[in-house]
Amino acid sequence: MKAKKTLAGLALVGAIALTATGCAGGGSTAGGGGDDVITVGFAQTGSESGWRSANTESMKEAFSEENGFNLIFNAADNKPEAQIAAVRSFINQGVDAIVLAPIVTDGWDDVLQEAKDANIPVILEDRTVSASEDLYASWIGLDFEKEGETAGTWVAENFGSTPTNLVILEGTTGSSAATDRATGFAKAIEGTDITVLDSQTGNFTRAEGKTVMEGFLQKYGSQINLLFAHNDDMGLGALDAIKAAGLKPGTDIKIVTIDAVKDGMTALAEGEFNYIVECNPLLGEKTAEVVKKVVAGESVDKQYIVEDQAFDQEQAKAALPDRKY
Ligand code: GYE
Repeated sequence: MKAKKTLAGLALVGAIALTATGCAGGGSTAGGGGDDVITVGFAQTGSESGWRSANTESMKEAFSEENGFNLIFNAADNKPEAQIAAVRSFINQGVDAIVLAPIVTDGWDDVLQEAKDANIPVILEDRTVSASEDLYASWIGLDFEKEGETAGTWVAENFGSTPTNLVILEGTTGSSAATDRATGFAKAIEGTDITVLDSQTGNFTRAEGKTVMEGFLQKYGSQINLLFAHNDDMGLGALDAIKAAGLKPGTDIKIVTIDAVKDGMTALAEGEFNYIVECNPLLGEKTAEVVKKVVAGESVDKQYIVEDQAFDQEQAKAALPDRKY
């Protein structure tokens, strides 16, 4: 039955190519001798954070052999050139579909065009690209601007009417997650009494979050009242720097982050963080469903946005026991 579906999908390719935008099936039986296993190349960013580990796990679970996939996994260590090379190698291998979690927004036009020319559909997962929408079939991700805005609104409500000094640890420069979170946050704190003392990238990692926070503390010392980190991991790294400076995180310096992974939620429940906006990393199942449809030549939406929630300290205590990641 599945084989029939695949043949139908292949038969549809010509018709779809005339009407649709880069979502013609790549031919899921190519060289497969009649089996309907879908070979998917997944270009992951790297392994920079707890969010990323949970995302990789979710993807590997969904793109399993039992679910009908042959997954070729690549993690690019957050190097955009390496990620482009990985996508190019998937094209050369003739995979049925490519799933891409783009490290940065720009620079994708050429290789996505190459995929399109090779009739291999590309599905974006997590972050977005600036390339033309015609060059990918669908995007499964989160509303990063809204996440930033939710964080900023909480900050504005709680600290906006008294002079407050803020420092920011940004995510990877040029990533949609960092750019859009910054935009949403800035909008929300506009017109308040909050002063941004400094804002620098910590590349979404604990190690760099710690180093950059050390620099902020050396420069501004106890002038800092508030930290906004674009993810939990940088906030967790900053905890070490704050404690080493003899200050109490969550009290002397209030901390707001994004992701809500277990370690972040634990810090929140223990009073060392003050607020976390969730970013759901469990995108595997939805992505696999979309890939199957695209490869079968069925129509899909151009984007699927997964909803996020937010937690204060009490809500974190209540939510922690059932957290999946
Ligand atoms: O917030 C961060 C990760 O792109 C949403 O990347 C993702 C971000 C996530 O490294 O922890």
